This record gives sequence, C-alpha cells and structure tokens, in this order.
Amino acid sequence: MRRRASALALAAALPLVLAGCGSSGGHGSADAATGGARLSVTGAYIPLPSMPDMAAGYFVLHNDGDRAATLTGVTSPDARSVSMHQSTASTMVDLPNVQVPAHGTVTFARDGRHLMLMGLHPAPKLGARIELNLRFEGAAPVTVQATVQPLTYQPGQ
Ligand SMILES: [Cu+2]
Repeated sequence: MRRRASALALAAALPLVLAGCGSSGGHGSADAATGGARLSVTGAYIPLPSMPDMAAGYFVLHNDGDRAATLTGVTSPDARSVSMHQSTASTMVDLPNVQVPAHGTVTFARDGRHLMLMGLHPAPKLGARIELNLRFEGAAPVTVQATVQPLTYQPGQ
C-alpha cells in the first residue's frame, strides 16, 4: 500500500518536470505540447504609399497560448528593411520589441504601433500581397501576406 502511493506520487511529479523544461525556452514542439505561446496574425494590410520607397504596415497579433511571447523583429523579401515604430504626438520612436501577453492581442494601427517598410521592390500596387515574416522570442515565426489597400481603407472587424 505504501509503495503504491509513492509510485503514484512519482508519476504525478513527472509532467511538472517536463513543463518546467518547456518554460526555459525549449523546442517549439515542446511549447505546443505544454500550451505555450501560439501566435497568429489577422487583417494585415499596407496603405498604398504615396512615396514608392516607404510604406506603413498594420495588422492584429493574437496570442491564443498560455505564455507571453515577444515580437523581436519583422522582415520582408519585398522590402530592403522593416522597422517597428510607435507614433507619438510629434514623431515616431523605434520599438526594439513588442510584448504579446498570454491570451492577449496587440494591434498595429494608424497613429499607433506600425511597421515601416523601406525600399519596397517592386513598387506596391493596389491588391498586391507583400510577405511579412515575424520573429518571436518564445514562439515560432509567423509568415503573413499583407494586402496593399487604398489610402482611405479602414480595417473591418
Ligand atoms: Cu514609422
């Protein structure tokens, strides 16, 4: 009877050890198995830029997982560089990274956080799709196609 109880205690302790391993930043598959960060992007668009060399990018980032993640950077095969910016009353500041809380949403929108794409090639046309590659700490990368929209476009729900 006593021996059986200790065997049960050992079995119960094992998943805790595995979960602890996942939290120290292990493989993506381990994170998925233990309910880590799960990132997805919706509503990605780029207003048709007035200058061919520079455009803004907007989207909504969702984390359906149980752990926070950090967006550490964005790249695009269609742009020379992509930066993350925060608009303020008079200027824009660089965002080195963006926290995405567990079960949280982070919005990149006009007059707030946004991407700044420089050196777009070819020059964007209405309806074109521009690939964005989002890299995270604590989650697998996400690739999304942003659609080039008219300047007056307002994202729906
Ligand atoms: Cu900017």
